[in-house]
Amino acid sequence: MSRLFFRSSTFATLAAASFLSFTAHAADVTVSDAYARAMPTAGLNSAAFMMLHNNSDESIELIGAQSDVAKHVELHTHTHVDGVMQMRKVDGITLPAKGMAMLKPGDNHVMLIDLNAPLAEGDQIELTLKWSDNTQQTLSVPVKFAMPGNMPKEMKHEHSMKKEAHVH
Ligand SMILES: [Cu+2]
Repeated sequence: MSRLFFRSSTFATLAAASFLSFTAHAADVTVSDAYARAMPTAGLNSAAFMMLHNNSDESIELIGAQSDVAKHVELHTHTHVDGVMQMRKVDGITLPAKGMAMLKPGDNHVMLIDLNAPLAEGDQIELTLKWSDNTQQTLSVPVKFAMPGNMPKEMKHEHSMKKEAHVH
């Protein structure tokens, strides 16, 4: 139930010199219930999930993510193709004005591809979110065992997808 609150002004203070103009509310996003799925083996894939609330009057788009724990980090969604759930990369995940986006198993997620080390429950990983207004936020995200109820489907899905979907 950790609740992480970020305002774009925090980042603006750090990087004020980099930005000539700054939209005060564009990255006014609340991140809550973030977690990454535990994965016992390096070289496999994991994913991070969270709730994103946009508190501003403008829409904003999550356009990427980055983390040192994996070789590649991508934004993904799930689609049904001929009755089979498949993951695919997306360019962005939009949060409407005063709206939200839920990153959850079987839906939008941050894909952690080719882990550099196992992710053990209780670990904290750093995950940076990149936004369409050129701001970014670095979160400290706890590693948790897969949520009850989602685990069997997700585990099976992960195994069936990991080779063909993420070759670069
Ligand atoms: Cu994925």
